[in-house]
Amino acid sequence: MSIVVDNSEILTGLNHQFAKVFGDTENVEYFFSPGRINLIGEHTDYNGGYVFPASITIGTTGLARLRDDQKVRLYSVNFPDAGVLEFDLADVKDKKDGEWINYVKGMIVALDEAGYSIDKGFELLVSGEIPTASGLSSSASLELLAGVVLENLFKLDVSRLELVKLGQKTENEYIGVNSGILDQFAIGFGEIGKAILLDCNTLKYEMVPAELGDYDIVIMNTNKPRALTESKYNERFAETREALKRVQAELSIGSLGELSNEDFDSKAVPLIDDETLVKRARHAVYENNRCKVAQKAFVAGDLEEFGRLLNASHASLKEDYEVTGLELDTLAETAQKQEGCLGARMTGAGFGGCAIALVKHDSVPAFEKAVGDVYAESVGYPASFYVAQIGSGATQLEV
Ligand code: GAF
Repeated sequence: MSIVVDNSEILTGLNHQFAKVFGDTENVEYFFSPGRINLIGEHTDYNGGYVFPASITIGTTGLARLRDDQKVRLYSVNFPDAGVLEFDLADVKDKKDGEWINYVKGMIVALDEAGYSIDKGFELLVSGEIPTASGLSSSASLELLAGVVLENLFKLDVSRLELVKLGQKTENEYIGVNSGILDQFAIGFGEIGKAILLDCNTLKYEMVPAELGDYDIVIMNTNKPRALTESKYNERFAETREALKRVQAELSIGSLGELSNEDFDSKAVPLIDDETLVKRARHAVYENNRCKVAQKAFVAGDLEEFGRLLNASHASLKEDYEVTGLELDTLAETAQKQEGCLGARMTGAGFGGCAIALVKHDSVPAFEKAVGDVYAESVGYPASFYVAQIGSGATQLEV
């Protein structure tokens, strides 16, 4: 199944909804913020390593306009029963756990603390297409949507990199997840048809044309109900920080991303002296180095080598980082065995969510059927499949 977002059709429907909820559509402006896949380089961003993501055409659409008072009024078509959620700008720091509007509030706070003036209320209708808990980054999509809405409504002179960093700050400080910059960067800097090779240490990046010839990237959603992703994520963050602490002084490094595989094995392992921490750090180091090799294979058009590296990445996330589980393993490992599939791995934080596979275009229908059957049989409920289209980053829409 191929998903292409036709904005004009979606926007007509959303216009009607906006008028129904907020009275009319006068002065409304339109925005879109994508989700992302990460091709390879997982759990490397907060360890000072490389990531290789791409923004996808599935994302979050927003319709917004300024108000004359201090009220912020927000409505999500995904949660119609919640109705309009309203707060006064003065109360923006009052966070109620679990509410989707926290991502918007967090961005207002982050922009305000960075010295940007958000001095009026506004109305925002949001429509999200990214399946919840899918690991395709619905939260960063919403953060960057709020970012471009505020940037444009308040005519803020904010650079894209700063907006991306404020998105990460929102996630770290307002929401409380110690995530790296992968998601916000991919969503902020994404371009149609291109992947991004980003060095998370220096934030230097390169746009890489995603020329896949006869191959498609198939997104496979486990549809696993929300797992304890956030606490487990923070646990992995703490474990790799602890591993770094044990080797940092002796090896004179600022992050695990600075180590070669050889130096890790010979010099770091003896210093870490804890089996779990060694495994976590080994994943961070090896995955980072794998990401560099994978990008070269990708650019050289060696998709077979790229596919092998996807498989190795999944194995490392399963054995060393332990962030996969039955659902992701069933999808990735079944995919890896199918004819026409060059490689497969989980994408994103893990613990549920999605895996991706590089599959020959003509083989996609048979691939989806075969993997889907094995998955439903092993897990007890169906997976979903989409062919990824690489779309633009967060933006105001021309209508
Ligand atoms: C999540 C985080 F938000 C990212 O920063 C990244 O660490 C990813 O998990 C794992 O690679 O998406």
